[in-house]
Amino acid sequence: MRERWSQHAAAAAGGVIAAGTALAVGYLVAAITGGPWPVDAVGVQVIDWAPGPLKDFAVRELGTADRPLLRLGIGVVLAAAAATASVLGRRRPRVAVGIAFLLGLVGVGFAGFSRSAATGVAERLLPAIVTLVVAVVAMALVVRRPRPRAEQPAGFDRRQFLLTVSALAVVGAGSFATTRVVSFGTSESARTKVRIPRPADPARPLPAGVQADVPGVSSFVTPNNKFYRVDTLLQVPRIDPDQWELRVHGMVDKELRLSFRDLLDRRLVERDVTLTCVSNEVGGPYVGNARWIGVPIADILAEAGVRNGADAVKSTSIDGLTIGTPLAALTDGRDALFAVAMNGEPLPFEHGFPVRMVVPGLYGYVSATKWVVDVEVTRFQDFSAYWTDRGWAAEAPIKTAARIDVPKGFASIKPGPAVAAGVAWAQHRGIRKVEVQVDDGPWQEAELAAEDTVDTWRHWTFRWTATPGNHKLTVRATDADGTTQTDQRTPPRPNGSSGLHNTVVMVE
Ligand SMILES: Nc1nc2c(c(=O)[nH]1)N[C@H]1C(S)=C(S)[C@@H](COP(=O)(O)O)O[C@H]1N2
Ligand SMILES: [Mo]
Repeated sequence: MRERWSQHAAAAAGGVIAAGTALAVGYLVAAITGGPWPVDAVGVQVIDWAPGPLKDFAVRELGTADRPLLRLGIGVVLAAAAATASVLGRRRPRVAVGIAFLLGLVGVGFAGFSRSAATGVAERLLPAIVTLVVAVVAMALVVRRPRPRAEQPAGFDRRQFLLTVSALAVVGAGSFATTRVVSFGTSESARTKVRIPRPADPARPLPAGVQADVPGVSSFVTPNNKFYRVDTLLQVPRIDPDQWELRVHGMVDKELRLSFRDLLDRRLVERDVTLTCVSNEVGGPYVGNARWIGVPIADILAEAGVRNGADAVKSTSIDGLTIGTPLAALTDGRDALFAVAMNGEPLPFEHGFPVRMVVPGLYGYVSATKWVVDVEVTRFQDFSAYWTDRGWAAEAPIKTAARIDVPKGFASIKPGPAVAAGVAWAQHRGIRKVEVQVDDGPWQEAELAAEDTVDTWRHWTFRWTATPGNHKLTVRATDADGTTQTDQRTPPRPNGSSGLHNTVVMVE
């Protein structure tokens, strides 16, 4: 009995290794061809199918952690299936191979129709097909019956089994390591090699005093590695800038195709712009401020010649995600950019390398297309974009908002002179005033830090005298148009959260 169980366990492990090997080889092929890894093809489809509230929840609560979690979830299901197949295969090898084939086929199916950066049918399907083939072969090897030998009549040849799974594990680990080292190394160096020319129109140096002098307040410029990230991808695209091309077409006089070099050779401007995600809850973290270098989108559109009647630009990222932006926001003189640099370096892969859009004043999902490859001048009535198909508003200017960074919620502080500080934003309008209310007291004006531009957030500081007990601090901002934030709480969907951020401090 014990013998049987250990053999079952060995068979299960063998099945998992067979599946792992197939996925590792598929991963290598995906890296070489640029096609989707079957796990990610399934994952992206799960994301696209996920009901809105679940997706919102995942974005909000897990941030970017939902990506590894989703991959892990798919991996666990696959491992369980492979283990079961392999255990069954001890008696019926064909069943095990059949299951491996079917699982592989599911991968090929998803690779065929999930959103993906791959354009050609071959590159799109190759990783999944190779995964399928390796899965079938590996499973067949793991469950194969030993050659009958006189000295060992039992149906299990330990030595043969161990050799098989070790060989598979070596192939799998080798493929995985090769992918990480070779492919990631190559794309890494393609990015480091990029030299962003000095912008013809540089940003003015940050004015003194933009940063509130209070420990714990957000850094005025958000470092790239701390910048929030929101997208729907499992695998960050690693585009070779030499292969990248931007197509500008639709309601234009002249269709354009621009290489990365073409873009760098144009007039580059440098601007500070604060990005905000529509999914950001009141007081939430999905806002960041960076210094961008890029080509004004208006310049490119002027070159293409926009026809009368157009009111929108539909941009598409390399993975097929679409974003719709009002044409007016790209041509009304604000600094809407095809950005190539973020805080003094080429865009990080996660933030859209080699080129993304940045449009002051609009939430990211209607403007900030990362890994952008296609721009179509069109009309809102003629298309719908990825997020608008999922219940978000087609047009979404950023709502005025303020956040308390310090004190943190439920911080305990000493009675006496106390300080609160944070950020407020109303991109492209600017912040005129920030006020703080202690408990139900009167609204008192906070001290505003220097303004960088109307497209960036603004720090504020509030000094008060803390008395023992619990106190609630509430903040509200007024934009330069004179409009004060509403205290009516609404959730992020469909066009951004509203309501006032507050925080409770314990004074003792
Ligand atoms: N290709 C692509 N671009 C995208 C998205 C995406 O999912 N895919 N998400 C958008 C959203 S919702 C936001 S808020 C910003 C976030 O940009 P960041 O990740 O650089 O902070 O990118 C936008 N651009
Ligand atoms: Mo967003």
